[in-house]
Amino acid sequence: MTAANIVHAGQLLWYDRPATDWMTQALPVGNGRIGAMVFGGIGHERIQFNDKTLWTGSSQIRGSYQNFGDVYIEFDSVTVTDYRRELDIENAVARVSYRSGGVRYRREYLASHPDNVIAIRFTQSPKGAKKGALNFAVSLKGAHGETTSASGNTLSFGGKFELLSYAAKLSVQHEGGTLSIDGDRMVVKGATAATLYLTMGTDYDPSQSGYLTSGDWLSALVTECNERAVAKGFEAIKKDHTADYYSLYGRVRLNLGDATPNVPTDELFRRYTAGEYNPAADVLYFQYGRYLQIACSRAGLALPSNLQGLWNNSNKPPWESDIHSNINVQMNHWPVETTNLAECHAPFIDYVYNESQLQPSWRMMAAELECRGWTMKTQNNIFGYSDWNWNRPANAWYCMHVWDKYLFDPNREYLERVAWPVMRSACEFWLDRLIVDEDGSLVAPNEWSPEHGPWESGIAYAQQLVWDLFANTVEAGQILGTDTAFTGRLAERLAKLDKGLAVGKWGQLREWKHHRDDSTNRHRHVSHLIGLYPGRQISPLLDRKYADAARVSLNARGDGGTGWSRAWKISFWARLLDGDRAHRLLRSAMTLVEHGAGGGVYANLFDAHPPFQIDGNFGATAGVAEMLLQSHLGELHLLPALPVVWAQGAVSGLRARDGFEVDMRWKAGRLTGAMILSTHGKPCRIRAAVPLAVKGTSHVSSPDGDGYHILVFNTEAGRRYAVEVRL
Ligand code: FUC
Repeated sequence: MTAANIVHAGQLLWYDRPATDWMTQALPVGNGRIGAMVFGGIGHERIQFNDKTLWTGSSQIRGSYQNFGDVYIEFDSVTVTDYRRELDIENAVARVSYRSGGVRYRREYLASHPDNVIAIRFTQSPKGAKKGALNFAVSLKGAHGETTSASGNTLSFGGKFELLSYAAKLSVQHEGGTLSIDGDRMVVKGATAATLYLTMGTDYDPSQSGYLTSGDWLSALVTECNERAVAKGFEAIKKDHTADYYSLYGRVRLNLGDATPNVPTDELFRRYTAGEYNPAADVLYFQYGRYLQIACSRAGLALPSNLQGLWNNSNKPPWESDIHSNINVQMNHWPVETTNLAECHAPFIDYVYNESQLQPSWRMMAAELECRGWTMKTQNNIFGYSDWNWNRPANAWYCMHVWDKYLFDPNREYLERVAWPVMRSACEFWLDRLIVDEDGSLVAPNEWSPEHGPWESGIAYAQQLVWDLFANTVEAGQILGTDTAFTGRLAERLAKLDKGLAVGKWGQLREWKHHRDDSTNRHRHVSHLIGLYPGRQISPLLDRKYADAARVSLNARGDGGTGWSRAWKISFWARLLDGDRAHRLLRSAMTLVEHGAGGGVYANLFDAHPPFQIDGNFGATAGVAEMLLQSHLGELHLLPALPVVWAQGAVSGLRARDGFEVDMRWKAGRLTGAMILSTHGKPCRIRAAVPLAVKGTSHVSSPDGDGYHILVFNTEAGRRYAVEVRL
């Protein structure tokens, strides 16, 4: 049976009324490049749409991510019963259904990656119950006052900003009844079914950080894509779409026991927030992050998801909905490797490669500081323009992703062709930039701990990131063995580097080397713990002193903060091996909030910074994965931070570094068995709280004296190993 034939019942967001608010209620669909927000209105339907590349600005002008436009549909049904609006995240289809005048009306909405189209289908049943029950008028409105032209059964518009040109086209296929044009609207009367196909594009070319000279080809391309979709038809598009989507989404399953109560999702989260805990909400939120990831970040387009993924209804979105380098774009990609969505990492990796190796602007910024290599500031548009404060260590943070991609899928060709030049040139920047501090160590001068406090040398954020970059690059150099002089020199510098780890007066991990840390500081950024997560420098398994100091710092900062700040803290506590505290943060990240209120989630489960910012969604999904499996210390740590409330459960398909895929089940808070797939034939070292053995072999674990059991065995690529618990 192919994935397309399976109806994957399970994960759904659903509501008993239409959305009236874009940010908090409408539901997102997306194909990695284009997407839409569906309102599900009864008399007035609105489908707001985006293309991730639709930006004003240029390499000289900041510009901003733009709204593309809306499809409005006026229906004649007004009095309805039995209304339901849902987003099926197992199949990536949004649906609306209701009854009116004895007829059941259904709508389906999807954004197809294989066919690059947003397709919307209206049907009624039973077929012919009331012949010709579908009456509606469609209009297409650009978000920049464009004139829409109608011709035949299509509506289209286009335009041009400073640099980019864009075009959109909507066609309406009706079954039965009539279609006529009324001004700039298309009017369908007496149809039994109808399909809308929406295609769009811009002439952005990420490999050029700019655009391809526009001409008629853009609207021709959008038209061609539209015609291909019409010829293929909705059912075939849906079948391919579901199969394509499920080939990624279906890799990870998480079961935490309780069934989802049969209440709308907003009600589920209202109860959850009020203290009526249900692990099904945790699972839904975890998988929703994976849904959103697939919907806004797919291989093929070298542009990472922005502050809102790709969903944006404004021409002046907060922070321009840009590529923000001091936490946000990184967090957007935190769950991709661990939750088995490596393809969703590709846009960010390709972007870093293009911008650092092919395009001039990041290298020009390094040159401005009289350094080789590349670096950037905090706010970045899609054309390489970078401004606001310097965020020089972001180059190291980006390289952490480039290196992690290799660790999860150790492929020499990638290491040599992509990772090495990117990492090596980032190292060159720091080799030129570092200075010798009073204590003789190498420090980054004049750095900032985002986004507060003084600028000074040797701050933890910069030191830990540069340490991570140098340590990883030395490892990469040793694996490749092709650039031994450089690798040797880097190793020497690494040995002299201030690691950014120091315990301060009140037991905290110091954020500033020279300036005093304030124990009442509740700032949302916790940048001095970057070596705890996503880095690998601080762990109770490595050195309790720094792990304890990190705990003191985290307690002082508190559990509050913006959406992304709460999400980050889930992973911090997971790395400190405190499952209950990590779960407390997950619950805080999942607090249902209204428009304008504090951090948490909205009814549509978009993360509330506030306002909507998608990083918190991804940070939380990454945090859940980190509670179940960790692999940053050269071993697979099974169930490292299981909270009491997840006493029983099962997960499959999580990825670990060195090329492993892990299934686990547990009961009464203890692992009961695991299955490890080795994808690269690397040796496997497992840590768990229970004694283990590899089934059918003589490999058994030994206690490490600290309450853990360590199991070590060699693997062959492509083989699965059943790991049993020996109590
Ligand atoms: C960083 C954060 C803010 C916000 C912005 C987009 O600057 O400090 O909280 O997330 O990015």
